[in-house]
Amino acid sequence: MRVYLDNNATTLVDPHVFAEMEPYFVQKYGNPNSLHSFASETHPGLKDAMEKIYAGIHAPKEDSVVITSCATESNNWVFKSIYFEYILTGRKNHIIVSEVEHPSVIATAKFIESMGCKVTYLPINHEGLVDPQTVRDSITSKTALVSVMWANNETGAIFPVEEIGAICAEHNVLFHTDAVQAIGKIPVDVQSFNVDYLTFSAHKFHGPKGVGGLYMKKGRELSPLLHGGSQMGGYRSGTLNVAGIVGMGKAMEQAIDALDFEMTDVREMRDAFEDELLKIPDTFVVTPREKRTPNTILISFRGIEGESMLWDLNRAGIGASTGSACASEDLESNPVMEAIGAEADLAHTAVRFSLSRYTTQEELDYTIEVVRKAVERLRGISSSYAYAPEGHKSGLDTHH
Ligand code: 7TS
Repeated sequence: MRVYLDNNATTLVDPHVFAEMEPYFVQKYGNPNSLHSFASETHPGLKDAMEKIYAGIHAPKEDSVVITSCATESNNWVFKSIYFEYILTGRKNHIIVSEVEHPSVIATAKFIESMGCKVTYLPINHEGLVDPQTVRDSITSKTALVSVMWANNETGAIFPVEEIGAICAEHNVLFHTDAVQAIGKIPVDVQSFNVDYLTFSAHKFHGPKGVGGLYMKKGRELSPLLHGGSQMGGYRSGTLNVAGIVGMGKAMEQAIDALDFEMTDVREMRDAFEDELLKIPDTFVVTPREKRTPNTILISFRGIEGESMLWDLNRAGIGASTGSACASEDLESNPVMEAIGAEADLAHTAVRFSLSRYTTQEELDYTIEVVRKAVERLRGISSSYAYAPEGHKSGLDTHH
């Protein structure tokens, strides 16, 4: 059996999405900006896709949604443009991010920090959440931007973007949120709270890889990251990824249709699976499940290196993760576990299981069996587990 439980890294392309994309490779292959029928026959599909994307995040017509190549590009764009517009010009000198943002935010923040911008990295609390008060306390008259993700990719923790958005509005500071892990898992409505910029990526909600977007509220324009032609109103040059955009539109529509299923059925399956995992002694989950996206579990098995667990799972045909795939080549401890202050030995033990609407009960039953056997085998050969004192506590709560 092969089981895919790494849906926070990427998802399978929904077959309906694939079917909508297919004509745009061999048949309707024109460049939408050309002046002939090969171009114009791409226009209805593009228009329809953009409408679905606007509807999916409830963006009003007057606001902009700019298509990019991925969330990494959208995040880079926001930070680098803010740097050029506000920091380099001396109008402001400071930005605020949470310390558990995706590397595409953290690395970009570090880059502009190296160019002279002050950066505050907000801590997370013992539940893996950002406290809005820390945002309030960090804002100065020189703060240009606050960027806090909507849902964390490692733990699934849902951050209080409404409160943070309100604090930013109160202080006249721009607010960006990386909503990559929120779309299709929880309701995302850009009109329901104060947000200036919002990042998303199609491949996290059963769309194709290599296409994403940035929502921008009217009046919050950014200077382009890629200069060139006049595509996307000049905000983002480069020939449009027609099939990708059509695919993202369809994927957004499907994700919204499936949202109830995700929030009830997927959540129930996840909870039951987590209950079974937590029956294994000395296992820990950081963020309470009601404060998480419905599909995610980050769980620690004391005494077991996350990588060793992945090895056993992979041999049994199960794909999971120790954290972000982007960082998984350097055997470092999980950054979120470090941020909550987990003991060093636990920070290395985190394994992430992320479900999707395609995950089946049979797959989860099989995974439980494999995990149980792996825990037995790996703890049997683990020196640290054997020597752990009886009843030794981690300081982390278990959430049954
Ligand atoms: N932002 C968040 C919150 C993410 O989870 C990811 C990918 C990205 C940005 C980057 O998206 P892309 O469109 O540029 O690919 N996160 C992960 C992950 O958790 N494991 O592998 C990739």
